[in-house]
Amino acid sequence: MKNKISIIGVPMDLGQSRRGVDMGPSAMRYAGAIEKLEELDYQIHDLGDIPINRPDKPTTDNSSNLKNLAQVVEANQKLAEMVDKEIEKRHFPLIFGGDHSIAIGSLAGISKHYENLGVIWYDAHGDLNSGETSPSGNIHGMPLAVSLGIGHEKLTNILGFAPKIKPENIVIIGARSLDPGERELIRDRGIKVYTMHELDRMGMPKVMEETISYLKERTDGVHLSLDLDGLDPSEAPGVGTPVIGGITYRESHLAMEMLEESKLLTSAEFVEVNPILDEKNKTATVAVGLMGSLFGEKLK
Ligand code: HAR
Ligand code: MN
Ligand code: MN
Ligand code: MN
Repeated sequence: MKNKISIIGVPMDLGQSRRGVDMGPSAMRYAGAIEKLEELDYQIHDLGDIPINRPDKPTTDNSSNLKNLAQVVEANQKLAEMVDKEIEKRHFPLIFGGDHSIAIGSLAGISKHYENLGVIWYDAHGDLNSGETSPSGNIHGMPLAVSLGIGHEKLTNILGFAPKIKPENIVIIGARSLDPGERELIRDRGIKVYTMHELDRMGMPKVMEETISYLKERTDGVHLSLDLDGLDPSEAPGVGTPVIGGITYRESHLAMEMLEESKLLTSAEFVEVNPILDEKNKTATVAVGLMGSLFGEKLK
């Protein structure tokens, strides 16, 4: 029996303030995501895109400073329910963003099924802000905190339970832009982080070996949340918040291959692809290349 992957597109751009990232799911499909996975002999169920209700003008919640809170909650609620159903059918959920605020819904739906869900957060950022610590009010800078149960109750309580994940089950890879409140949270909760400094010193093979054995010991499922801005903007320019000095395509490709070999992953998402800011769909093409490695593409 072929392994089944359910693809869910989330054309969300309300977790930040630059238009275009809502076209991320289309850009990845256009770059051949479905064909690539079919070639790798998976049975693909493309569930299309979740409808997003866009307000006429961006809104800000006056008590919490969060942008477009109601719409972000609504979309994540839908996503969480869909992901939940696909896991019940034993399909592997593969989610296409959209900005990173959609990880709130992914993790809600996934974590319902695991006692100790592990999360690999491949990102230039920590996404560990709350309304209090956020410099922007942008919810895409908050999903990891929300999943820890920190932040606005409407976000933390999606599907009616919190927290979704435990701090010791998280590994952040590629961080190079962390706000003061995020650093404090990392320290207080003991979250494992491989910043670019550690990547430079240790190299990707060692970072992935450690990550895999760390998560293997303590988790019963692992979600990969891959923000394309984790990569260097020279290779992944189509992102809303690029930060120089990032992970290369080759290193990322190897990281995906090592994850594939580990057989640890139970779900994944690729987020923050913004084709408007891109060069000839390069970033979506990089994302699809990484999906290939993640699902077992080999030259021999
Ligand atoms: N840390 C900043 C904030 O909270 C910038 C976050 C940018 N976020 C993403 N996701 N692109 O990683 O606003
Ligand atoms: Mn992110
Ligand atoms: Mn990021
Ligand atoms: Mn290779």
